[in-house]
Amino acid sequence: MTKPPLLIDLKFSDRAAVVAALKRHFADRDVIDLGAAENAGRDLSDCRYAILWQPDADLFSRATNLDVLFSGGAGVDRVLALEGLPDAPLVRFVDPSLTRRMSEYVVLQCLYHLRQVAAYRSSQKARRWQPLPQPEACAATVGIMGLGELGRDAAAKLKMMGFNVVGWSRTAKTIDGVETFDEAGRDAFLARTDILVGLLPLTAETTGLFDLALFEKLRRGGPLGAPVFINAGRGGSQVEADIVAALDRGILGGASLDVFETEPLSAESPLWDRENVVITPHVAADSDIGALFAHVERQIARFEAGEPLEHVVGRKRGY
Ligand code: NDP
Ligand code: OXD
Repeated sequence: MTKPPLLIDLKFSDRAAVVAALKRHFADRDVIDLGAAENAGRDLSDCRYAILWQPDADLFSRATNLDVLFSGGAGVDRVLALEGLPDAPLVRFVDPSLTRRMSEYVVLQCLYHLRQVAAYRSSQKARRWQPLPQPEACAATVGIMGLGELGRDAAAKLKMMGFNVVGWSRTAKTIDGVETFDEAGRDAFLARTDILVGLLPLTAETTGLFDLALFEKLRRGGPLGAPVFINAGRGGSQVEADIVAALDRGILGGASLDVFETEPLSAESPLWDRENVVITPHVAADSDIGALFAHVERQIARFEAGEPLEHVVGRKRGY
């Protein structure tokens, strides 16, 4: 029996990687890859599965019989906002390689601020020999907002580096060696935090969460001089005008931002010019295409065997 076809609409920057990975995956079924010019205008009504990242606006009016949707990334805010989204299960991408690379990013940024790399870069530029105080990681507390797949792995790796780690999530968690706070404990969590790490999904509750009022609640007098903000969750959770104001007023001493309210970040943004702000173009943890396709193959096999899908997004909670 022929297996139901799979639709792919992945607007990833590395198109060649998608084409190469397709040669190694889904050998047992037809794949309609909308990135290939010959598939423009194809009838999509037979497709039962779709892998999506920034799909065409009219996709769901053409693919009208989808049984399962797969997000090309871990975050699903954009998929959930799509016009005409069918009421089919949405599976998000959970993958050890993505998780490990996110933790690399988080550890790198925490160490960057702890070891005052920006100040040393500036001294180097001025050919100035200027030693600075050198606190150890155990003198600083990293507070992670979001204790999901990514937040928990980052917490474990930061602990390994010697940082104190506290964490905050919607529902209470127990994590060895990490003091955790639920929604109601937010202010107590912030009061403990020297380096704030955002690893939250974008939902109605997390939109605009990282604002001046929140930054003002972070611990003062810590080893970094002033608190630092690191965000690799979603830019919609931060208020960039407030980050700039907080930096201007010394409420924040620095920031590392991988995500922005509008991407790409405008060339006019004042954030580009700040000495102690690290800007990366939403690359903290890209999806590995081969791993993504292997994950979708596993989930389709489960679905077709009548087993439950994994990593299904809760539509109501929004992640
Ligand atoms: P998970 O769904 O596994 O974890 C989300 C965490 O956020 C959970 O701990 C959840 O709480 C918590 N959370 C959600 N809403 C709230 C809220 N209102 N208040 C408090 N806590 C809340 O997601 P992942 O860890 O896999 O990924 C997190 C996000 O990282 C993704 O949604 C995506 O936006 C972003 N991302 C960014 C990448 C990049 O390259 N910059 C790459 C990959 C992902 P609870 O545990 O109680 O449910
Ligand atoms: C994701 C991302 O959500 O790359 O996976 O942002």
